[in-house]
Amino acid sequence: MKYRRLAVCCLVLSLGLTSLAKPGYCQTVGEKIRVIIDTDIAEDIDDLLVTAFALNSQEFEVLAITTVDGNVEARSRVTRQLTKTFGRPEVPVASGYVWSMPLADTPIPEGMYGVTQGELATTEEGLPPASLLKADELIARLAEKYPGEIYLLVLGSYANIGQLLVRYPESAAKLKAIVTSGVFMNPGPLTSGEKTPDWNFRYDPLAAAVIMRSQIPWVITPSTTTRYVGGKSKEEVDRLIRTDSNPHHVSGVPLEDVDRIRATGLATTELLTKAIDLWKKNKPDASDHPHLADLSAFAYVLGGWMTTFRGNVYFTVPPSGVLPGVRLEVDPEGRALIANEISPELGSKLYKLFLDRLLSPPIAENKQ
Ligand SMILES: [Ca+2]
Repeated sequence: MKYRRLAVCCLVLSLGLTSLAKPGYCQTVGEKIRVIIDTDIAEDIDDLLVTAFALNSQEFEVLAITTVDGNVEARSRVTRQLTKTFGRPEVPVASGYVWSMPLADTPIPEGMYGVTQGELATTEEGLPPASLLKADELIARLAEKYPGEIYLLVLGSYANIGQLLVRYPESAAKLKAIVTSGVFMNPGPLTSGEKTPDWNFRYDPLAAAVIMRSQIPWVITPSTTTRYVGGKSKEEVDRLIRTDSNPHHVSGVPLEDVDRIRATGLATTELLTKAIDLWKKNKPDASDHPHLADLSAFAYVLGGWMTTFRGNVYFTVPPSGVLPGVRLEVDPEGRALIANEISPELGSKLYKLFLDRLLSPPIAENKQ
């Protein structure tokens, strides 16, 4: 099918700017942040690590996890292994769309199809049952149940959210906001102009255009938002990003902290260790340390970790095999709220919080 170039016009929406006053503590005490995590978990490593972070953080109420892109069933099994191990088997997990819009949602051929951590759960045996609903229907039902309260955190390609907006527009309008990880991967201050498309956007630019045309508040956290979140110094991160265009290769969990996770001896940390080892074994371009790009969406909803600005984003939806175009226009009245990079100082603090949550016993068990 031939795609047409699509220029997207703007809608003005209001969404409060985040403040830098109190990182991670902007919510009222006792008030949980309701999130649905939409993820291509089990391919890159950050999805699994940041989902674990959310499951083990009192700040979040994870209402559901939905999988997207390619082998969504294998991703679902890995997700349910994760929720079970963290003592949260009741969290609904629903598979989503295999292909990007507007392709028909046919099954994938045999094989793992990009999934690197499928060995964590190769069969259904011992797993909590999957949701009987498809991802977009589950999200729609939850949006109806908690109108105006749910952040949909989109950590993979935008196919599920695009389908949700087309199939269940009235329910989707009840989401508090869509927070997408990705769209751009340009380091440094973001200014108006052509940008380098991120993978999550590349896989489904048509869905991105649908998001842009919706009236749901949209927050964009670019891939490089978390580049200073990790164990490397600012100077080292800056040097690496000059020589390597892949932001996933720049920062994240340093090897000594991978060893700490390995040595902690909990069922949860053993699962995380296995996932990291499988990712390194099965992903040819894995970096030497687990990256944390998708932590950006959680950092946004926690509040206080990053500054934001308003803008409009214009997309081209090219024929298959051609990179889509993406252009940002900074505009105080713009439709999207766009996150700046987390500073090195706050990145270091956020990383400590993240690691502490990963190394802690499951909070679900602590309640018993
Ligand atoms: Ca991801």
